[in-house]
Amino acid sequence: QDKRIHHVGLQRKLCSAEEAAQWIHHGDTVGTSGFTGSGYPKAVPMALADRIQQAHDDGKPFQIQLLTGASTGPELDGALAKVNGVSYRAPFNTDPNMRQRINAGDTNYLDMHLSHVAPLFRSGALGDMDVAIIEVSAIREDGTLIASTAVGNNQLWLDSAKKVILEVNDWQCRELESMHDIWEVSSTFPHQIIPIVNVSDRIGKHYMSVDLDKVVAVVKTHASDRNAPFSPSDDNARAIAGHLLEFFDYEIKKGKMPSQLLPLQSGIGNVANAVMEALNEGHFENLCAYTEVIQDGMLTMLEDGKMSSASATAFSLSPEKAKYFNENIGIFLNKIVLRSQEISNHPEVIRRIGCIAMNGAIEADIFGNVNSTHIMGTRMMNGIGGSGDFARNAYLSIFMTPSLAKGGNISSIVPMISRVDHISQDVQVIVTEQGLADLRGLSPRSRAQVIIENCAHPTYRPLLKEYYRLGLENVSMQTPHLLKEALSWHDQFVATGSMLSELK
Ligand code: 0RQ
Repeated sequence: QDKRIHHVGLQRKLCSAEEAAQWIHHGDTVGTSGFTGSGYPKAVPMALADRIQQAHDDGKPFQIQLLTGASTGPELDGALAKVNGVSYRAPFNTDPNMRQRINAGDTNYLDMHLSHVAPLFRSGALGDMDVAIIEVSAIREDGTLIASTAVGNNQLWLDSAKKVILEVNDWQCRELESMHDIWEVSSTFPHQIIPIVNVSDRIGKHYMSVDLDKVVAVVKTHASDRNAPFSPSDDNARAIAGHLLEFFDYEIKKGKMPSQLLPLQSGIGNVANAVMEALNEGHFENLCAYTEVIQDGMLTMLEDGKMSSASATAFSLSPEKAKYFNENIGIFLNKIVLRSQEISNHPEVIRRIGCIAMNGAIEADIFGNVNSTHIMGTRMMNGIGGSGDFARNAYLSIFMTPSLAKGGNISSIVPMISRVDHISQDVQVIVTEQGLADLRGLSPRSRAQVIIENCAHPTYRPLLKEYYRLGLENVSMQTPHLLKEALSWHDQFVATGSMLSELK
């Protein structure tokens, strides 16, 4: 009896990753599990990459269209990108090789809100799904499935795909089962009300289901998630966290927020993780999180009792923390709920429970618009991920960035952003290591003054002040931009490698 595969019929489908990959053909739309580097299939995609390489060596075309939950890892996005095996990719990526394909135009990339993937797929706009490859931690006796470290769009892909390949990964904890909460939005309108009122409310099942006749292959693996290491918080990250905590204290003092704050959503990256670390060291108690990803900092807070419960769709841990989590999962069992990404990021729930959304920005402009996706307006970084789902619907929408990038050659506060992901109406607070700008209730002109004064680096502050002064003098209007100069800082950087030289 296999320890992880308890269904006899599915045991008979056991095969190698190479055999399983034979079910995937050129032109297929493939949906996989995986969200922020966790819970993605690892063996079949690599075998598929070999198959694609072989076809290309033989002069034959072979590319797939790839839909996931969010970002995966080197064995999936990385391996397929290396062989130029993906013609279309959605909805989020952080893999450097895939990023290169996207920016080279080899892969058409649809960067979209993560809560929108399921409804858009149901609408038919993303086509039919040929094959789903889903990592599970176990198959139960009745053929139902236990997800691993990411729930993402798994159930939707299982329901929709014509063929299903399962990767049973025994590196993943078997006990993950009791964290999952699988509840699907109906495919017809009006949708049901999603009955989540508190972060830890469970509304669905512990397991996923699949039509067993569609399962064409089951592959066993023993492989860790991507588990990217975190760099330790630097001074900037700690300063940003400090400003934020001070702001929370002020809001509590005014009686605008309860002392345990409101459910936290925290984006990806080192700054977000530093904020969690600072909250853990601070005086706040009984915190909770309604978010999409659980990073190291949040796990520590759950363990230390600073945070009582967290709802997400996936983990994104460092190797050490992942190992620790696997060995000590008992500590976390009643504290974490993992939901489908349509639910973890659903506007209805985010608005009802009143989240505090904290996301990273690449740049912000003096009027409070935010770019989270494109470098110099053209080169895709990762994607919008779930930041838009939360920013628009949260009680409080916060964006964080160091005020400088690339050794000071870039100001993250610019006259006009080179790409708009979050319009000013969705951006309530901007924080850099310099300070915090509370933009709520402010007109564009007032926003500009606060952002330049509180958030811009002193090197660029006078230049921004001058831009704004000239705008007021020469253009005025509701939003006083100098159209010819609005993007000249970016232009200057692209031409010379610094926003500064000409401006100085
Ligand atoms: O480049 O890697 O070449 O050094 O951008 O910047 O400072 O390491 O910031 O890790 O916090 O990421 C917005 C990308 C910030 C992230 C973003 C360069 C900088 C570096 C990364 P290098 P940092 P972070 C929850 C919510 C969208 C998705 C999201 C993100 C690189 O937060 O992907 O929020 N957000 N999801 O040098 C040019 C600037 C720059 C710049 C930084 N102004 N101009 N380059 N960089 N600022 C999770 C999910 O949705 C799944």
